[in-house]
This record gives sequence, C-alpha cells and structure tokens, in this order.
Amino acid sequence: MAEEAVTSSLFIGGAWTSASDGATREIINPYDQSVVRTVAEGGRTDAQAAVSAAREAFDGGEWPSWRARQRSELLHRVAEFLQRDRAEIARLETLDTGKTLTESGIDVDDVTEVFRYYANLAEADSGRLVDAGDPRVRSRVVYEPVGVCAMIAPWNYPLLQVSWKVAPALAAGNTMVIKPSEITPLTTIKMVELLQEAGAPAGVVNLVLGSGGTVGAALVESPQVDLVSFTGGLETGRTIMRSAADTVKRIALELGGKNPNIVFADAEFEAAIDYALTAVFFHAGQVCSAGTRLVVEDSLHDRFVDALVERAERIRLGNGMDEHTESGPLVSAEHRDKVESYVELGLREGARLVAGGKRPDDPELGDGFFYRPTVFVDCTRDMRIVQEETFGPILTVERFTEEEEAIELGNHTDYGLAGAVWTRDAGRAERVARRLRHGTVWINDFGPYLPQAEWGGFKRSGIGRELGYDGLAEYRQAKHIYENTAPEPQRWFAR
Ligand code: TXE
Repeated sequence: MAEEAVTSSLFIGGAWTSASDGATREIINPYDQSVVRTVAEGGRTDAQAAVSAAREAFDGGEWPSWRARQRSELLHRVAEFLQRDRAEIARLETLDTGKTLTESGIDVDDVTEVFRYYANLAEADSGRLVDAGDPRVRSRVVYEPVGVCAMIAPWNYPLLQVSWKVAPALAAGNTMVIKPSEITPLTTIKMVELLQEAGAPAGVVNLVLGSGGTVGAALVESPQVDLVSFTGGLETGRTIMRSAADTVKRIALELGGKNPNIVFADAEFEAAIDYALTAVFFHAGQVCSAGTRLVVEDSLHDRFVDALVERAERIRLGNGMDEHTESGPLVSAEHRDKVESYVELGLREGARLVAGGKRPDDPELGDGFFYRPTVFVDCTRDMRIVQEETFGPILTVERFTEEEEAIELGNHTDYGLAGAVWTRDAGRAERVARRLRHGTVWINDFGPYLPQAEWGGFKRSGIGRELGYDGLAEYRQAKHIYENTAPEPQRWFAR
C-alpha cells in the first residue's frame, strides 16, 4: 500500500485535527516495514484539550440528558456500520498488526457482537427500590455514569480491546478520551469515525494518538479524568496504578497472563494437540490469554510433544494479506528483540529447544519481524521463561504425575488470567477448574470468550472485569436517593 498521510487524526470536541505542535508518526507494516500511513502524534497539550472536551460534554450539553434508549440505538448503529465496513476495517488491522485477514475479520465480528450486547444492556437495570422498613420513606438506588474515562489500549488487538471499553462506557453514559497504542492506531481512528457517523455528540468520544509516556501519562494524571481503563503490560499497569493514586481515580487494569494449558493422559488426543498449538501460536503468541505454558501428564509427554513439534514446524508464516498464511509476523522489531532475548534466556536456564528458536530462513520474509514457532521442553516451574510473559511464539513444557501437582503448577504464577484443563474425566475437570486461580478456565477447549461472560484477571493479571454485566458495572456508580415523604421534626436536641 502506498503511503497515505492522514495527519488530522486526532478527534477533539467533535473535530478532526492535527497535533498542536504538528508532530507526526509513521505507521509501519510489520510484514515488510513499509509505511502504511502517517498520522498525528499528539502530546500533553492535545491530551489536555481532549480531556477538557470530554469534561464539558459530561457536565453540560445534550449528552447527559440522552435517554438510555438513545445510547442503545447509537451502539446498534455502530454495530451495523462495523459490519458494513468489515472488509476495510479488517484490511487496516492486518496492515497495522500483521495478523491474518481472517483473524482481523473475526475481530470485527466479535467487536460487533460486543457493541450489540452493550446496546441491549444499556436500558437494563437502571436502578432499584430499597425497603427502608418505614412506609414514609422512598429509598432507591440509581446507577449513574462515572464521568470522563481514559481508555488506554495495546497493540495486539487494537480494535477489540478498545471496544471492550468504549461500548460499555457509552452504554452507561460516560464521555471519554481514547488513546490507542502508538504503533497500531488505524482501526481505532476508523471506529471513532463510525461513532461520529452514528451520531455521538461532540466531546463524548475524543481520540488522541501518541506515546504512553506523554499522552497516556497526561490522561492518568489529569484531575479531570475520573476513571482509567488500561490494557497492556504489567509494568505499565503498576505505573498507572501509582499515578492514579494521586487523584484517587477509579482504575481497571488488564495486564496479561502466563496461562497454563493442563493436559491429562486421558485427554482426547487429536483435539488437545490441535488446541495446544493454536493456544500458543495464534497471532504469533501475542495474546494476553495465550496458552504458553503446557503442563502435560508424564505418561503422555513424549507422544504429545512429538506431535506438537511436528505441527509447529509446518505452520506457514507469511503476509497476513495472503489467504494461505497461517501466522503473521511479530508487531515490531523491538518486540522481536524481546522475544529473542527470552529464547536466549531459556537456553541459559537449561530448557531444551526442540522447535524454532530462530527467525525463518525464507528470504521472502526477510523484511518482516518474523519468528519461528518455538518449543522448549525440560522446563521447570521457577524458570523465568516459564514465569514471565514473553508475548511471543514460545511454548514451555512441564510434566506432572498427580492431579494435585498439575493444579499446583497451574497456580504457580503471579498472573491469573486464564487456564485450561484437558481430560475425559468430568469430575476431575470440574475439580481442577474450580481450584485454578485464573479469571477464565476452559475445560477441553482453549481461547473462547463471550460478550456475556466477564473477562479479567486474578492476582497480578489485573483489577476489574471487562465484558459481561461487570464490564458495564465498571463504568457505573451507584447513588442512593433517600426520600422522606412525611418529614416531621426529630427533636433530637430539643428533648
Ligand atoms: O505495552 P505497554 P508494550 C505485555 C507484553 C508486552 C509488554 C510490553 O508482555 O511484551 O506488555 O508491551 C500505553 N502511562 N502486553 O510496551 O507499554 C501505551 O502507549 C499511560 C500485554 O507495548 O503496556 C499503550 O497504549 N499509558 C497486553 C498501552 O499503554 C502508557 C497487551 C500499552 O502499552 C504508559 C500488550 C504510561 N506511563 C502488551 N506507558 C495484554 N494485557 O493483552 C505506556 N502506555
């Protein structure tokens, strides 16, 4: 694709604008390092302008008086437009992230469902009556929006992650400033265009592109922002949590995981192999819930690993735009460096490499940030390669003999986002699922999520939930209205 300059790519107070200092950034295609677009690179001043616009739209204007029905209709319109422009959006996501066009299309469909789900929930449960035990009292709890929300999103699922925040926040009546990852802003720009077309009033949705250290930090620090919802790395999450303390903001954090995929010897072999492969190598492992930690019963280990390695080596890497490609590149040169350093670390720690561990030899892939699907065996629970999120196509394999040991290994991590158990023994599946300390547990499956079911982390995988009812609750606050319908003097002091 030829370079396309779209420097008016900040959206503030209902108008598209360039950065106040004129700065721009080139968006790079990770497949061949070509420049896909040049966009505006916002800074602190732009972030502040966007926050002021969101504040104004929350505190006055037409948005606060919109009925829930109108907000619901807005979200339904966005869902419709997402499907109308599905092909264009999928193409942008692939050019920006390197993922295959099929994956990008699935993302658009998933996002559409999330918009529909929250469109339907917008009118639900607006409050409740409370019995005060006194017939003269009318007591009720109503749910109100939190206020101005800062939505800070990562690069692995740019459109999807931002939608999990934007749809419930709008359903609840908030205003917002969105900051996508600086390296993958294209589908977020498109989504904001769709929100504008769908009729979101000026100032309700604002978009500032730019780096985390400037725009992101300015949003978190701003006393005018009431809530920060962040998806990204653990270290950034810590920084945001500390900084948000100064203004006692609400925070919601989704910080990734190190997700165990536990396979018992009685598992359905073909399905377990197939899913184990997808769990870790889908989107080159750049998935917060990737099954990067295979925990397999000793008696099955060798057969399972052999089959897995054989299939991992056949994964076709290539251009996400090519329908024969099974996996695209990593998102950036910097990220590939990180993945490579983890492979070196694994070798130093004594793990045994049985697949991958290098860049592909194919000269056609030479300009892309590719890395071969990699498998390490002889891994032990305390290795850093087993404990830290590599966010790349690296699988570590550990063995167990007893059910108790499998559970222990599955829980031996600071993270707690997701995990899976494979067995034909229903009782065992349930026991293990109940004891795994992760926000999502799959039984004989790996990866699916539903708009209706809460998603989020135990332990250091984060705070709060996205999707489901709780995903809406993050963006609402309860207010108790206590009405005395027959007030009389109490004479507390005049006795
Ligand atoms: O994420 P960052 P990075 C993990 C993964 C990856 C690591 C680092 O292990 O290797 O995180 O990735 C913005 N104040 N995940 O560096 O920096 C930033 O601009 C406010 C897990 O790309 O956390 C971007 O918009 N905002 C993951 C967003 O935070 C700041 C998805 C995420 O970037 C900021 C991606 C600051 N001080 C990476 N610094 C998941 N949970 O799915 C950065 N940002």
